[in-house]
Amino acid sequence: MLKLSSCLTKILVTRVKSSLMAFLLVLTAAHASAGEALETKLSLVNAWVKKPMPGMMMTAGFVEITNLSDQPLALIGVRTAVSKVAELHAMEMVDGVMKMRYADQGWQIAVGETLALAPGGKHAMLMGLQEPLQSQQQVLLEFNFAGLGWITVNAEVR
Ligand SMILES: [Cu+2]
Repeated sequence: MLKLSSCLTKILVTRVKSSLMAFLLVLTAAHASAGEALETKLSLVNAWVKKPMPGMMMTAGFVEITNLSDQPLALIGVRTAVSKVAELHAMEMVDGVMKMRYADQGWQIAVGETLALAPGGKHAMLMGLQEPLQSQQQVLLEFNFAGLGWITVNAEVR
């Protein structure tokens, strides 16, 4: 009988712990979607969007992301209100020709490492622009990190 009740207590404690964990996870997610106070885990700097060529309905966005946390992070998606579609793309040489490839797995960022999205390399492909983008216009880009959620950055059109 004593054994049973201590076992029950254990289960209850476990339950409380796991619901507390769930609560903390929800808090973290809400935090991430607000796009703030994650400075301790991540830094996103130098975000910008290339001014589209006249008549082009697509362009690319760039940013430098540093993993300040103590565990590996994964960038798994991008979105923005200015284009119908946004995808993570990488460039690769295929038969001597530079081609874009959809990075469906996203990219890992090791502890302390910086992932640079830059012209000629990895980028956020914005396709089906909803409006012509003007120089110096501010565009919101949102990046999705596994386990953290969406983080918003201001990107200037250049
Ligand atoms: Cu692309």
